[in-house]
Amino acid sequence: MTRFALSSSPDTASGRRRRATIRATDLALLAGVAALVACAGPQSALDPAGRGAERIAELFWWMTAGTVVVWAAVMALAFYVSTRRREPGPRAPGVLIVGGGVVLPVLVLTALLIWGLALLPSLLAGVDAEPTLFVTGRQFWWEVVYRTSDGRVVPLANELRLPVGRPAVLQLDSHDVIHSLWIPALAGKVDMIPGRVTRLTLEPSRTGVFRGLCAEYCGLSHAHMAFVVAVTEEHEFAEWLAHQAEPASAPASPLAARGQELLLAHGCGACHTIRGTLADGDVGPDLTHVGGRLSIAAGTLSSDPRAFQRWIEAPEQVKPGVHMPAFAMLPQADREALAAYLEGLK
Ligand code: HEC
Ligand SMILES: [Cu+2]
Repeated sequence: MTRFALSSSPDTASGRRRRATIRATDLALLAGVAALVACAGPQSALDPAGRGAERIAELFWWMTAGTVVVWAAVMALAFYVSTRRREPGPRAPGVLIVGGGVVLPVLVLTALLIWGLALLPSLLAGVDAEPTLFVTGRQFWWEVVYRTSDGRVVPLANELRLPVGRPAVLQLDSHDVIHSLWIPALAGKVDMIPGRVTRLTLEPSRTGVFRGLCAEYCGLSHAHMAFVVAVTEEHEFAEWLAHQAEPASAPASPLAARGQELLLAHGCGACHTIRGTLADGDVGPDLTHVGGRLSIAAGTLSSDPRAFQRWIEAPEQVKPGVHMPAFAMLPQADREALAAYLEGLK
């Protein structure tokens, strides 16, 4: 409609001006839409998919609305003052300073503070949840352990799966420096402090794949310390957990079998555990089901064979400062075999 009207406007100075202003509003509209679209997605606190994030988003919108009201009031006042003719009376400045500078901020900020503080207990409160999750931050990855009430202990890494619609309590700590676990779409962030256990309750309200990240600068590859959170239906979650508890599957091809031999021969097992094999290290992530993860290297690479090869050849290029040596000295064929084995560990 607007476009149609545009082309019919006469080519006079005022017509040109009109076209220019409409173009500016079009642009503003486009920018607005783009900005709003950017609010959605797997890592957005403004597109909440969990109870904690919903309440935080609510607080955010109220604060935004408050800011807009205060801004509009100040602008209206400025306009009024600059356009009126009469001189202000001697008491006007005092009223303005006490009213606008003391009473108003105290009322607004106290209300927001009370609201914000009242939110906290519900976000951090421990509930009796099953299973219990322990997440340990390490430079630059996440060690994850699920414990179930029937005594199963399931170690994994760099990925969380949660059932939709019920709370899960995460117990957080750190192995080295302070990290912070943040899944913007699900809840607020909580620090992971060496020697101290902090808690975070997650209660996803819809299924989906979300992205979590480290929110406390923790060293060179801090920006590459992310993870995937998959929220699924209860039965899918139970199946997944039961599968994760099993030992690694045997190599399915001669190439993968050679990969397993190489893995054990080159000392990968000193740092990594693959349950059901002789590899039982605990410096790096548990690799028992690494091929079934949605990403590797803490949300940095996909989990296809080429990504595994790239990682084994030059982890330092993917993640500066990484605590895994490069295996570039191995022949290409050996790296392919290793990748085939790892990718098959579904
Ligand atoms: C000195 C200890 C060490 C050795 C030896 C080692 N790694 Fe690692 N590895 C690590 C650490 C630490 C990480 C985590 C890196 C990160 O994401 O910050 C890692 C990450 C990985 C990952 C990604 C896992 C995930 O969950 O994302 C794979 C795959 C891997 N290593 C394979 C290997 C293979 C194959 C070998 C042997 C050829 C090997 N590693 C040898 C320490 C080691
Ligand atoms: Cu970190």
